[in-house]
Amino acid sequence: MTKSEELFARGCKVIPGGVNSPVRAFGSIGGTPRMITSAEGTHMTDEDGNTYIDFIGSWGPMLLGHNHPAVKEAVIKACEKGLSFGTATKLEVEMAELICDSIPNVEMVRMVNSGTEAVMSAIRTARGYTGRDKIIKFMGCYHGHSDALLVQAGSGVMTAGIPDSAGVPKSCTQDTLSAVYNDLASVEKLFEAFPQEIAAVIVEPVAANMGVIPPKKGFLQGLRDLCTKYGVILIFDEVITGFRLGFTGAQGYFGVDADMVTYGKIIGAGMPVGAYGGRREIMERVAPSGPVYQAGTLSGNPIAMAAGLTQLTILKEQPEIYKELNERAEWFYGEIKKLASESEIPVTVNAEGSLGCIYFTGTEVTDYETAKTSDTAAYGRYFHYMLEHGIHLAPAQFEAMFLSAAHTKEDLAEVLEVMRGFFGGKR
Ligand code: HOZ
Repeated sequence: MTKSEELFARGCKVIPGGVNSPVRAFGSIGGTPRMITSAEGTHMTDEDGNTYIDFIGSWGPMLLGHNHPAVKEAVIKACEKGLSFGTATKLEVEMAELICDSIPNVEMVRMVNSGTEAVMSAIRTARGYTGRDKIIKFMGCYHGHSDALLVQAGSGVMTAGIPDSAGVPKSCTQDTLSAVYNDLASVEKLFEAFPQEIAAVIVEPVAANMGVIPPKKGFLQGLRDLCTKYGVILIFDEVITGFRLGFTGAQGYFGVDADMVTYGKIIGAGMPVGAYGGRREIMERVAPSGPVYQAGTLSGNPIAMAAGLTQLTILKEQPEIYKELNERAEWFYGEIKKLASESEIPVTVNAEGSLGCIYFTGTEVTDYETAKTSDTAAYGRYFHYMLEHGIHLAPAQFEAMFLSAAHTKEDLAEVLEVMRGFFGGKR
């Protein structure tokens, strides 16, 4: 028995499924999660001393690679001053200024502790601002695990086949309407049915919790136009795309304006953070300025702020990081597409910026239904082949592959060589 297996067996006795977040459990692909002890740059090491080139990157925030020296130093320095105060700090103000100075349509921002909390609070704010109750989300998009958003959701619930989750009262989801990603007509129909009742449309600008599905040309702008026409708040859930596609996230990358934006872990460079922000008149509805209540003792935690501010400052000051990362990613995913096209295994490769996904289907993947055509058992075989060869991918089909600025062309060439072994049938 390996140390990872031993620890997982112990964990299973005291933690549901042995993990603190479902997709980590290897449930859909079989096998035992590797218990990670440390990570540096692009590599993670497990309890048995195996190292892996990592493409999870803590699900996105490790854009500069693991344990970046400047981020680490900032955290250590902050720790020396105290771990949590539960009071206002300079770091929070600096973080808010950095975001509001840089991100289009974000004039005020509130820190929270996770993407789930950010989305939940943004929805409440949009409802408080508009005085309307209904929201539109897209099938297969995942916006965290708050009750109202667990409706035909992506990520772990899609993998587990429980997109609506037990334990969510009908009353919590009765105002959540579902539309089809990349299908404006499905959104328009809902607007026509409920012209005065919809508070917000929330969308992952690049859907990255049903694999990776880029928006079709005109889809995001179409949402913008519909929201403007019906007086509805357009929320970009940028938990994955924010500060990743580029410093200004999907708004800058696609040139489409949102009314509100939500962020997650990337704001804290991997520390537990989330944030929601938007136009001043909307955000001023949030307590104590306004009547929409939302609070949190650990919100704006000084260690998390120090880590996040350091990473975001580096990214802001060195825009070439994005240029190089996106160029390298384009080359890498392009090479994977070539491999896939030469393979006998039916494969569809989707990518946008540094995000990518390999689906085991011959069908073009543009939405929830087409994503579900992927042969998840084949993904499991592919995952384990890569893991055996020292490459740690997301342990579930419907998650993204995260490239970081630390992945060198040499790392990626090594990965492609291993992939060639799999797709070329040399296994
Ligand atoms: N739902 C997350 C990815 N979309 C996974 C979270 C985790 O397991 O840490």
